[in-house]
Amino acid sequence: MPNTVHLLDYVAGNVRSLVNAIEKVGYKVVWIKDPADLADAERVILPGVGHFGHCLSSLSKASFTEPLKAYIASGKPFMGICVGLQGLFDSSAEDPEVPGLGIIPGTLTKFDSITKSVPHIGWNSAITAESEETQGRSLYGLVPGRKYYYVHSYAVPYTPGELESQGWDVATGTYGGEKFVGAIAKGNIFATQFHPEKSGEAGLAVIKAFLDGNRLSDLPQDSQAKEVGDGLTRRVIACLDVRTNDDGDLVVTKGDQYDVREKGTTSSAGGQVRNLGKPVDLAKRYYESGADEVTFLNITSFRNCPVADTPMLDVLRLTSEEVFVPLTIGGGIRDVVDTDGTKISALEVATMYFKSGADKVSIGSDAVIAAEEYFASGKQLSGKTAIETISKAYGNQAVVVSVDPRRVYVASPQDTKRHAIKTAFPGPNGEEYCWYQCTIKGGREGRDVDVQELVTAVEAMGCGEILLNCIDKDGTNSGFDLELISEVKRSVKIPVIASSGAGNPGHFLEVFEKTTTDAALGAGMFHRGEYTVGQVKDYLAGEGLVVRTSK
Ligand code: 1PR
Repeated sequence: MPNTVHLLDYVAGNVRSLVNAIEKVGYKVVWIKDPADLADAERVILPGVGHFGHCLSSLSKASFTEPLKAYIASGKPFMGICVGLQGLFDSSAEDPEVPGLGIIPGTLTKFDSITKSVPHIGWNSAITAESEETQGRSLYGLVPGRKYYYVHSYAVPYTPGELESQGWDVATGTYGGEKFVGAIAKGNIFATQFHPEKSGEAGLAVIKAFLDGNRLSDLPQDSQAKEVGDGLTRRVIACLDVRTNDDGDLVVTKGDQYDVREKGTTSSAGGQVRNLGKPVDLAKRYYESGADEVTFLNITSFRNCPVADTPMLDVLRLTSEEVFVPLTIGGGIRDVVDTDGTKISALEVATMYFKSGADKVSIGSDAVIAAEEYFASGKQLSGKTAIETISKAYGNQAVVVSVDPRRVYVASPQDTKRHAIKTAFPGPNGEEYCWYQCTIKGGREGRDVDVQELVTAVEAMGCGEILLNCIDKDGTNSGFDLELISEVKRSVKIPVIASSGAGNPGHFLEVFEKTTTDAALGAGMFHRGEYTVGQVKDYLAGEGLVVRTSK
């Protein structure tokens, strides 16, 4: 079959995005269900997420290892993605006892987390080291000035000339001074550490080049590497709070300090839910404008749990067919009981979202409850929380915890058992200290847990990233809460997304310059059309920050 590609789905993986990307560039996916199917394949892609050891042992348990090696040795096109690249090497420090396929010499090591966040999440380069053959040309559609989406903690350190001396072409990225293998190719083999299916137009071009058998081509116009020093970009994320309005339509809304109803209109219960547009349309608009990720938060999920038919699944399905950057979905990720009484675990809820095209799930209320239990048990991990079960199955990078903190002012740190900070913005009675109280149910219920406790607990449970909202700042257009962000960055190694309060491009510059946040998120200013994502990124680029400007 000329336009088909065989895909090996051997672990619980969120491969929907990859299927969508392959279809987008005009190919059809055939699933390899049995090792014997490899014999009929003309092109094979091996995706992989999560742990090296888990992926490699799953391959081996399902008797794929030898047939896969035989397929690769046959000379037919083979592409590995993420752990699919890692598995080609000899071994990984992540699981030293599990051997890799040993096709490429080398061992993966963990990124050093002393000076930077780990996992490495975001857009980085894949710049081909020049060989006689690749000089001035594009290897499988890779372009030096373009950025690709990576998410991993382990990487193959790059030593100039080492792999090249054995005939491999290598493209590298640089993270916090560490140069690593971003993509590698030789003969029929091509593998990327980044996710081309989540790398916008730049990534689609890579998938297409592989599927078309286009190993080397002319470099396009935008081929200059613009980076200085570190290749990781500052991420700009667009967030859509989604809920059903009073007419029963699913709309994008936006609150002021979490109140999403218009002021001073209609009924005594408050005004209409603000309607700022349709979720799929807005997500597409933000993707086209250069958003590095799109996040959907189903903000009324705590009231009911219509699991099987949730319209959010359709929103994700439709969005993931057109939007090729990471999609996060939050709201209602917890153990639930469906309307017919069936119990559904958080892992099953997350699986439905992953199957519909989500790349990450974001957990809010349930994470606070889990953190309370973690401290009550003397910091014992139960293994049963949503964070633990989902990160075990899909990898830490797939689990975001969304935090909804609110300031509680105190005159002195001794006035509270929680972690208080000195603030430059005193409270209503001149209090010079505050602590950040975590809330659940969309800010409706405050709990006796502070933000520092919450983020350290969820990091221990296996959360891969923090989405840090701030109720005091939400919808105010007054800029991010820099004190809160610095407090959280001091407490964890995992990446942090600053959220709440963005009102103009200068606020993004401020949060990137004055804190070490890994990403910044905006909502209202984009929905109301005050600024586009593209304008924010152009502004940041003009101020000398590394951002992804290619699509
Ligand atoms: O608790 O796991 O079911 O998750 C519910 C999710 O819904 C949480 O992530 C929670 O943050 C979110 N949520 C619940 N109620 C609201 C609300 O607004 N009434 N929205 C809500 C949270 C905050 C951000 C917002 C930023 C940026 N909204 O998502 O996008 O503050 O806004 P801005 O740039 O306009 O200032 P669970």
